Formats: sequence, structure tokens, C-alpha cells
Amino acid sequence: MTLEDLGWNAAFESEFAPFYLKGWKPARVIRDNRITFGALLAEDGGRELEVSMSGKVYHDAETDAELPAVGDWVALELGGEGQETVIQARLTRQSCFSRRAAGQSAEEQVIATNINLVVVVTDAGQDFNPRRMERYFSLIGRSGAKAVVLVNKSDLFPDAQNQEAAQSIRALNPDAMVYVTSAIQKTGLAELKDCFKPGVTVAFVGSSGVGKSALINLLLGDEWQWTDEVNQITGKGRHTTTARQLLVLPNGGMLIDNPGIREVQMWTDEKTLRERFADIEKLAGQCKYHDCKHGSDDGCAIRQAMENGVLTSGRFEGFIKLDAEIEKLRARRRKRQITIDRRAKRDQRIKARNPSDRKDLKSELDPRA
Ligand SMILES: Nc1nc2c(ncn2[C@@H]2O[C@H](COP(=O)(O)OP(=O)(O)OP(=O)(O)O)[C@@H](O)[C@H]2O)c(=O)[nH]1
Ligand SMILES: [Mg+2]
Ligand SMILES: [Zn+2]
Repeated sequence: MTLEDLGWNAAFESEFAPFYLKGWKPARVIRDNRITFGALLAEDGGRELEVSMSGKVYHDAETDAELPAVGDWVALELGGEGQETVIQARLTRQSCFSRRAAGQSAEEQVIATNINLVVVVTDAGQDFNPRRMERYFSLIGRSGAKAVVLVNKSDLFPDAQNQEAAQSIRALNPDAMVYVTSAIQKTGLAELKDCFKPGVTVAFVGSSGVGKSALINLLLGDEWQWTDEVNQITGKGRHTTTARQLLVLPNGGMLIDNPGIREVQMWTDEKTLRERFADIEKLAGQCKYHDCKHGSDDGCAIRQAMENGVLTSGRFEGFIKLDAEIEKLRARRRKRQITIDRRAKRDQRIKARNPSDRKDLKSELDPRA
């Protein structure tokens, strides 16, 4: 296994130059165990190590989003006999798929980094939700990865229903590749299989129970077994993924299995929102009045488009709703910044008073503790 097989490229190589001089080794983070990480070295056909992060890496991260995450390239200082192997640095991410963490904080949650493709798994039944899909497309759009959607469990629904769901997803994002699949009948995966090549990383996301792990199992072939370490077998005999994990396929390519995302929250900026709704923005510019509310106003291009069937009212409502959410997110971000500034000032005060206290304070604030 070479570094290139794991996604290494010229940009990583040049960023790593000073780390080679220190004797550190490049490795890819494949698992986040909260306190330690699983990291893969290319040598010896792919050697997996359990590693921890250095105090510097932890302290330098201003938010959790800057801490090492699954998919990251890191510099490892290998420990000798009985010593820990430590992440000494994280390389710049070439792509990053993230969302806002659950709850009220504006904290960004990183799902996977340095990925080429995000596969959203859904079905044509209960899980099908165009508004949620729209949000996934927003998040993928800003991540720098390409989007693939699998309308899975096709064996459970009439073909027309599967095709209709796929069609409406294509209408939301013409750039996305959309396939109808069944993990049970092993159908619809040929095109996706072609995406897996050495160095390519694919992240799977979607609601719990849509079949991400079942599909991944097919892609990995018979060689992969469910392990208790990553999957917990529930009473119903289902394997619920509990930890994010990067896996290397036997024939090249990598994929990241994720625990089901119960709710996709917005973590995007206004620019991305505008891009995804460029057609609506354009229409708004054609309204007669520049402050048109797109309701009963005279000469409203958006209402006209909806009447003509060019724009669906669902899509317009999605646009309005997302806009309001961005505003809320901004408010939370401002609040978070105030908290960070305050914390930094307090840290400085304490450090000035007694430098040795600093470590204790940090461990108190450690979200991983
Ligand atoms: N009928 C049918 N059942 C499927 C299909 N794909 C998966 N399932 C079943 O759906 C259930 C959930 O599948 P998983 O692969 O564990 O779902 P997951 O998306 O990984 O779920 P989390 O790990 O909780 O996020 C299992 O019982 C699978 O056997 C399919 O194509 N058709
Ligand atoms: Mg799973
Ligand atoms: Zn209008």
C-alpha cells in the first residue's frame, strides 16, 4: 500500500517537508475514539496504530472542528517501546464535510475530511424528504466533494415510486449522480463501484437504518466482517454504526461509514445558500419592486414562475426557510465568538498570575474529558 493509495498528493507532500526533517511520518486518521485515534501508515501494507494527540495540537485548535478528524492527514511521532505514538500536526484539509452539531451551539461538527465523494443514502418511502436532501446538497456543495445519492431499498417499493424519487432528487441538483439501489437484491451499484479507485475517498451519510452499512458491506465484498468494535448489534439484530470509520477497499479506494445522521442542520454560509438557489435569486431580481415580498405584490417574478410551473412552491419555501435559519446561525456564531474571546482573556489572566495553573484549567474545559 502506498501513500497515494490512501489519497496522498503533491500538496500534502510539500506541506509535510518540515515534518520529514523531524522524523515524523505521514498517516491518515481512520477512526476517532474520542481520546485516542486510529491512524493508518502506508508502510507494511497498511499498518494501523492507536495514537493520541499532542498537547500542542489540542491547544492550537480554537474549535473542535480544528481537531483531527476521520480522513485527516497527520504527522506522527512514532513512540518507541512502551511509548505512545503522538499526532504532532494536522495537514491542511483539501475538503471538509461538516454540519452544525446538534443542540443550540453554533459549533461546527466535522463528519469527514479529504473526501472526493459524499454518498447520501435514502429511500423512496419514509426517509424520502426533498427538503432534507436540499440541505445535504448545500453541505456537500461547500465541502468541495461531489454528490451521489442512492435511493436504496428499491425492493420494498414499486419501480415507479423509486424512479419518481430519483427524478425529483435529480431536479434538485443536476450535478448529483442519482442511482436506485437495493442492498438486499445487490442491484444498482455498478456505477458507484466505478467511482472507487486508489486514492479516492467516499463518505456515506444518511438517516439511521437506510442501509449505509449494508451497501458498504457489498462494496467491500465478503472479506469484511461486522466487528463489535464499530457495530453494536441491537436487540432487533440490526447493526447500528456507532463510530465513524474509514475503510480501505481490497481493490482500491476508501470509504467512510458514518452513524446515521438524525437531522441535518445547516452549517453553511450565505454565499453557498445563494449558489444553491441561484435560479430563485435570479427570479427575485426580475420582480417589479426591489423590496418585493414575493407574496401578493404586483409584478412578482417568483409568483409568476410558480404559476407557470417553472418553480415549485416547495422549493421556494425551502429557500425562505433556509434564509431564516442562516440568520439564526449568524446570531449563534456571534455569541460563540464572544464566549471564545472571553475564555481567551480569562486564560491569559490566569497564565499571567500563575503559569502552572494553565494546564488544570484547560483540562477542566476539555470537551473530551
Ligand atoms: N429490504 C431492504 N432492506 C435493507 C436494504 N438495505 C439495508 N436494509 C436493511 O435495513 C436495516 C438497516 O441497515 P443498515 O445498513 O444497518 O443501516 P445504516 O444506514 O447503516 O444505519 P445506521 O448505522 O444506524 O446509521 C438492516 O436490517 C438492513 O438489512 C435494502 O436495500 N432493502
Ligand atoms: Mg450503519
Ligand atoms: Zn417577488
